[in-house]
Amino acid sequence: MNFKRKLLIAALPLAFCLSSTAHAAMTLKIAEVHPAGYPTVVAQENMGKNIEEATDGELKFRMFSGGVLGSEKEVVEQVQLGAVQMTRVSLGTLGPVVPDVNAFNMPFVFRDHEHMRKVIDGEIGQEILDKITNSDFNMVGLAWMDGGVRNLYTKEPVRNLEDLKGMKIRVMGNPLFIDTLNAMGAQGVAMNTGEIFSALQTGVVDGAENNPPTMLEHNHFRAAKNYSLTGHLILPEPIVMSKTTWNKLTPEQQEIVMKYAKEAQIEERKLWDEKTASSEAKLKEEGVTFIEVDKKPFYDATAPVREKYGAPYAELIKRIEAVQ
Ligand code: BDP
Repeated sequence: MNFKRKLLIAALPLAFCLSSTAHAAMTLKIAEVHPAGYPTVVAQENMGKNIEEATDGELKFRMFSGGVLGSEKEVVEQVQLGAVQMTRVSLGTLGPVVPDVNAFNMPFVFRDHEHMRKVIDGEIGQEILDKITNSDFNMVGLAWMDGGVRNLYTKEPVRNLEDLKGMKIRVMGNPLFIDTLNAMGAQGVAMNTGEIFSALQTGVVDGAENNPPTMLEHNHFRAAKNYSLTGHLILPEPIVMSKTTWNKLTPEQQEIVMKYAKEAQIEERKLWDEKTASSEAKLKEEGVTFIEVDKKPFYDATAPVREKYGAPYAELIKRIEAVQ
């Protein structure tokens, strides 16, 4: 047998293997830090069912909610390795990995919730997803979920900057958020989502900051009964797929995944609004005091943070501000 022929025969099983992986059924793990029934979980479960149907069962999904696969930071690492294939993650967690996304993570960069929605629905939103995809971090940015508006919740009421002075406030593990809370006169303390409840209970922190559904569903309201409506962060949350997985899909499968991820973005928004309204009502029922605050001093205090982190994105920030 000549050499060329030998090589061909040797390569045959490999070629067979490669072409068959594209069509063999694949089960994809989706990791979520939120519990079953949470808007992001429900929207992604429905997305999974739609994709499974559209690919005739070639792509199946298994949702691991409630943080069982680890903290968001750990899950992002798993996604980069391809050990977890998909996740929805706060942009806050992604900032230290893909710094380009930090433009959206700055305090008060969006005027309000509506403004953030318009930005992520438009070309800037797609650009940030593309930045995730085109970074070296082995992820594909598919679509956005809504993470609402984040406010402060504390054991002792916070009505102004003076009240907040020196309080230890939990933030996500992103230096931008530590700087934000420090600029407001508090002391930002980074920890994982799953650690917040006991940190509040044991007094390791005096408060945290989040949207109403998270404050409710993660039981934080049991240990912090004052909710100050600072609205300092409005963080969208991308659904990302491991690029290792993405590259194994056929172009048709990629198109289907993209299509239903975008549909999940629309569905989650509706679920989000309902969940926010019901969470606010439930929190009030549970004795949480909602405190209206003058946002201006909080905005002014955080100007140095926007200057520091916004400098590389000055053009982008102008474009964000121009979105009406
Ligand atoms: C929630 C986000 C979640 C974050 C969490 C947190 O949806 O992705 O992990 O906040 O602050 O609002 O840890």
